[in-house]
Amino acid sequence: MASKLDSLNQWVNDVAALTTPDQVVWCDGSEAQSQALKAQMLATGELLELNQQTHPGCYLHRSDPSDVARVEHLTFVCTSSREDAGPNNHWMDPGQAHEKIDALFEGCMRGRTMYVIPYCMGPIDSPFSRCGVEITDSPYVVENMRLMTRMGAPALARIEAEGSFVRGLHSIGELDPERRFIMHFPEELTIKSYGSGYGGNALLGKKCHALRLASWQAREQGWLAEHMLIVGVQSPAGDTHYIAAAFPSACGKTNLAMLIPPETHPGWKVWTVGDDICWMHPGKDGRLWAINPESGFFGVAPGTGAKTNPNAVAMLDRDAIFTNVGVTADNRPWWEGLSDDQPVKDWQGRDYQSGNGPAAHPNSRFTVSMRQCASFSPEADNPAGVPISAIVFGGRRASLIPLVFEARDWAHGVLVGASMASETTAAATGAVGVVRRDPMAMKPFCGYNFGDYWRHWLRVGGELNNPPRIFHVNWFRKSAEGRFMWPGFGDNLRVLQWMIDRCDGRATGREEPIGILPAEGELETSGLQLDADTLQQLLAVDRDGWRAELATVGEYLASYGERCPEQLQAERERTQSALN
Ligand code: GTP
Ligand code: SPV
Ligand code: MN
Repeated sequence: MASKLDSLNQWVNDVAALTTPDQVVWCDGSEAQSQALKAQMLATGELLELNQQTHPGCYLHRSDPSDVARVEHLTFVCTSSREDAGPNNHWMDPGQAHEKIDALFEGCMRGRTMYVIPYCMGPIDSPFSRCGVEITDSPYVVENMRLMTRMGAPALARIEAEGSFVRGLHSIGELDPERRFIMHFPEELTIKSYGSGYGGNALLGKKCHALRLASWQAREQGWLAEHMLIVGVQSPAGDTHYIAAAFPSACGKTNLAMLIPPETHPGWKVWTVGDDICWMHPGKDGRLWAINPESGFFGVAPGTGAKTNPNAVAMLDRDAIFTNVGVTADNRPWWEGLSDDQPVKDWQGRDYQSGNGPAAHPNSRFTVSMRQCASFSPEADNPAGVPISAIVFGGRRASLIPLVFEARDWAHGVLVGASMASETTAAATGAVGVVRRDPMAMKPFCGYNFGDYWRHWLRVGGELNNPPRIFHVNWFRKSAEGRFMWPGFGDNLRVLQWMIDRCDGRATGREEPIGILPAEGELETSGLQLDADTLQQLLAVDRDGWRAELATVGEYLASYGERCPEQLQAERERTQSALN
């Protein structure tokens, strides 16, 4: 009898014929299989044991030094029409792309084991979840996928019931930067990745599936797949508002998702639903409902410390994988910002010397199940998702952009998201600290033309009777001396509090040409060491600066030609003339 798994089995056989592994292993997600895989990686040195007294179940992985971040210049969206990929993506003709990468895959798993990983993005029983299968020759990828997704037998059962799944083929190849490609075929729901073992390049459920392919599917099906955290903010009165926030890579999503309210805010509580990816669907009630498709965190290590992110530090003392961090003399994981301890080895395993740079790579990461987070929200398992009250956009901007402002309405909010820019970070290879346009924090992740994407956002908003309010934040303003002006981290709750006050009609705000800012006294600053002048600067609107900013936004939107919705330019002109 024909089974709905026939096409999966056929694909697995075809891949095995192409890549010629020594054996094929189906991953069932079991503890026993995971233990065996870890033992094997300890034997080969792919994993190193950390101090099992202080960090039971914790391991260190050291990447090839040339393979420590996403590679945007080698990431392609391969659609039949180049225009559909848009100027925001590198494009290759699908036929040519398959030919190029299949030549690399040929025989590449000889002497290796091929792992077949069925996984589900989102709660197993949610209608919003989507399944995939990743084939890989990296046991490190298997163990990370086990933490990051709902992987194994239940996912396979769902695939068997549905018959459809995203196909992801991955090999670490020779880890040669000259033989490395991350290719997406949205029309075929297929991903092929060769030559990297790192994060977003290799854990195909994450950026490749849950953002690049999912954003494509979301447009066809009327929902949104976004690079956003999801957080529940419970006030002392007991009501909880869910907020989704898009910040570019290494710009504060994980930190905001699990912040601990400052001492001045007793009775406030933050619930973590997700820290990186958010799938949002219009509900029958006219609101947007969000799920986190992931089940773990692949978080930035440097800067994560007891003062900045205590919830993260507490969840990292057991059952976690650390990638490219340093170690202390007693073999505990270490990175800049964690503690005053001294590292003895750096991320490459060399004896630590300050002259060699930081002990932990700036894009070093931890992988851990989200269930280990003290602020984990049980709503992360709710198949219906959570209702979103506010959407927040934000970037790393040393100047001009105020601490917070609110968009006039949905359409203006889409412009605010499309106008985002941020300093580049170590999450991707290339220069760090260069301001670039990063609409909705999706520049590296949108699987199709940004013009079509903004149009889709406008369309979705038009269907919502009760759309989320849209805000923009900037935690990263710097003083003339180069210091951060806003304390950030836990104190960011104060900004979320103002947003909630806006949602509930408690704050009137102050109307400015760029949107609505907190009126005098509306931002709760009690207990902060923040002088009046700094606060004034954080909430000021520099009209000349904004006129120049909006002129460059106009040029940027124009570079999308006719694909860019006219409504966005109209919104921009509205703001521009209000400034004049
Ligand atoms: P990806 O996982 O790459 O998508 O990153 P992310 O957006 O989750 O960023 P994350 O929360 O890991 O933060 C990245 C870096 O920014 C860390 O070094 C943090 O310590 C720092 N950071 C986060 N929030 C703040 C803040 O409010 N103020 C300041 N100054 N730094 C922050
Ligand atoms: C990011 O770069 O936005 C990440 C890490 O979240 S990666 O999985 O490598 O994409
Ligand atoms: Mn991310």
